[in-house]
Amino acid sequence: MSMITKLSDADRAALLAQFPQWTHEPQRDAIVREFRFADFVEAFGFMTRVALLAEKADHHPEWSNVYNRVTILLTTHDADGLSVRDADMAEAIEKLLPG
Ligand code: H2B
Repeated sequence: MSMITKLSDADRAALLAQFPQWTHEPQRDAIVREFRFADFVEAFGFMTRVALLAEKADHHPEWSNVYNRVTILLTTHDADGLSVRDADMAEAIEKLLPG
């Protein structure tokens, strides 16, 4: 396993300011966001695109899906908390969305 450092407090604050729809979960040192889509096909299509990003980055979300809702939690196991990999993944996920 490759080690990676946790974000500094300043970098964590900057990440949360950049992506206000993601909330910090302090117990895990993770960020979480719920996404809502028109229906299951739209939600699963989004998950497919995130899955391809995750494989490319070798950085994988913890997530769940209920019909048109997808909840994504990002944290870095190798860092035991948030790292730049989560910031990069959140940015890449946001870029998949319209608007
Ligand atoms: N995903 C996440 N979220 N955190 C990790 O530390 C991590 C990962 N490590 N995906 C990667 C895979 C590691 O297990 C492999 C061996 O590269």
